[in-house]
Amino acid sequence: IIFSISGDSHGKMMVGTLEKFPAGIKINIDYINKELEKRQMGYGRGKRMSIEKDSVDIISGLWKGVTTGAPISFVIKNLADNTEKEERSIPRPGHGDYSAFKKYKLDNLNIYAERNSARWTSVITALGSISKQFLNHLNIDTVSYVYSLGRILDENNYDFDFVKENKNIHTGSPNEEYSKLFKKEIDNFLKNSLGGKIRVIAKNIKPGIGDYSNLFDRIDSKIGKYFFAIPSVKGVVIGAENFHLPGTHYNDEFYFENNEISRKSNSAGGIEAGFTNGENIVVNVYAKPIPTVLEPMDSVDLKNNNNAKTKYIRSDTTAVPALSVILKNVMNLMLFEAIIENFGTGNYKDIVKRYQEF
Ligand code: EPS
Repeated sequence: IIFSISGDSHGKMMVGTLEKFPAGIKINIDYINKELEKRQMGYGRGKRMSIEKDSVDIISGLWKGVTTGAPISFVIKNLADNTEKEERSIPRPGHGDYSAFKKYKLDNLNIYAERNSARWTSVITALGSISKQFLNHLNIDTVSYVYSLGRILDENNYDFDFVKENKNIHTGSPNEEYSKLFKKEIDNFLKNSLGGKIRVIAKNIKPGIGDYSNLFDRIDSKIGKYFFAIPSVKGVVIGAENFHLPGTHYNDEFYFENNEISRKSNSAGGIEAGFTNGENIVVNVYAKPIPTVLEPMDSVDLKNNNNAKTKYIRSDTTAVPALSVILKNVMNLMLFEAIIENFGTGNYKDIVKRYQEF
């Protein structure tokens, strides 16, 4: 693992560190901050997002704005006030309250929400936005979009450039019509919460990255490790969801034309046998609804084992549009790790040369 994340949701600040980053790259801080802003802007976010104005303060690993090869550390300030909240002993179903209490045995359930909060996804967004600045030198690009929110499902398959040009940052849909439908669905469930599905696509990746020697170096294994680490993610599907087809229709057949080996389809989502295969990497991510809801839910007071209702705590209706920004950056971070493992560390020009010669 080439990164670390710390910071409590309502503490002073969030902290991120990225190791093994190549030397010699001028870091564009505005780009990182724009990604952080997009993560905050999703339709259906709660009041907390009007308090926070996320931006990175890089505290190590740069010399006059250029990376040195040393770990890059940064902080993102929390602006939400940190005044003592009323203690909580009624666990919210779906949240980490109950299980964390069983393990850590500290009475106030607010304590666990500090790490279980999705606040740290601001850090992973910044880590991915730094990683992207190395991927740019390899011409690797990534996009993501929301294709399902609540009961609405957009069955279109959008191509990479269309998503890149048309991205609606409020809903994460590249389609105006679906964007409106998603907003309407969120408006229908303001006292509740909604999950959804996000597609992440990466392009221009050479075939043969990853490995099958060690099973956890497989790119699909890495995708699982990275994408399942994000709160709410309950399913990760690589490639087209057409598993009902027989093999002759599912397999991506080869053909040779214009001095190039190409494929007739991309069911495999760019990955075969744990390696990239040169096609776009396509990952579909399923996210459950946020556990915190305005409607009271049945629970038990852990102080006295009396049946009790949960009390409302400020939250978002949906984090699916935010997840779209987060998961694109998770893809950036995952690809960065895979490439560094395959092509080594050092000055970025040497790494780019090794990659291009491969
Ligand atoms: C979250 C609850 C809300 C969200 C938070 C995640 O925060 P609060 O408890 O302060 O109202 O807004 O997300 C963020 C702070 C963020 O930056 O994404 C939770 O319980 O997970």
